[in-house]
Amino acid sequence: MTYECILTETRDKVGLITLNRPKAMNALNDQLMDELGLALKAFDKDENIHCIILTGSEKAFAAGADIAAMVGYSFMDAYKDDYITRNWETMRQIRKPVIAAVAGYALGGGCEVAMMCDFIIAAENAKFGQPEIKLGTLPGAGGTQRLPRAISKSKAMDMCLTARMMDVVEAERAGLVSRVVPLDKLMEEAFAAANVIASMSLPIIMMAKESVNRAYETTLSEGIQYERRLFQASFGTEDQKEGMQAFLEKRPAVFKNK
Ligand code: CO8
Repeated sequence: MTYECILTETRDKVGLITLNRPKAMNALNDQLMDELGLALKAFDKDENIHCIILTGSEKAFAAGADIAAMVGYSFMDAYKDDYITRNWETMRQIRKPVIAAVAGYALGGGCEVAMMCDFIIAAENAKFGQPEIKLGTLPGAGGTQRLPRAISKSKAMDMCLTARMMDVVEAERAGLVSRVVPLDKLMEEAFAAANVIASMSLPIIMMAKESVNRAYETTLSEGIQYERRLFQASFGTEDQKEGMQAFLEKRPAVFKNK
């Protein structure tokens, strides 16, 4: 598959997707979002891939949805034909882990896409923001919902209402990102994390992701029950036998992904 707005490659069991509209700070237009969805689904289906990394450039992960493309939309364009929103939810269907490796600007839809990923590793120059209010609109791809869950209502309100950007020190302190690294170490760190994940049993990786995500959607007692069922289900896999046996025999586990 050839793409125009993204680049893809695989390294061992890791699939890398790079947003690639350098002249527009990786602004997320319809074509890019279509291509991102296709690439994510292709990696999700590929049995050899255990983990996906999504990144941008050193200047911008993505500076938001494409303002030039949106400026003339009417409510009917946006609502009836679903132009803007129809291809923004594919990430939610992806069952393998997706790590966002963020350098530079992650603004508006860019911040929202980063938050749709399972965790964010940020370079020291990363900046996060929801500046839509300056454009006379508001976040439309989950920013008002995921930010309060990620960093508290107070900080989410601050970002959505004032449009101020958050640097990595604040973003890490607030819990938006899981790791901060020097810019020149960003991809090394993202691949190191992805390779660790990829060395685990694929079905168990998927169960762990599913279970953590459940915490967003349900009550604590239902979530705990959900987790318990998946934990019990893990005992139906060969990889649980192998993992525990390998520990007892003091050797590395060799998972068969079943
Ligand atoms: N859309 C289109 N073009 C963009 C965007 C964007 N979001 N961001 C930057 N560009 C373009 C600029 O127009 C410029 O193009 P040109 O060279 O042709 O003039 C080029 O990228 C370089 O940008 P700048 O010259 O502005 O570079 P600076 O280094 O001076 O500034 C910034 C970088 C701070 C990132 C600045 O470009 C900026 O503020 N960009 C806009 C950020 C923004 O407002 N983002 C929110 C967009 S709205 C949104 O994301 C809604 C999401 C809803 C999703 C809904 C779907 C479900």
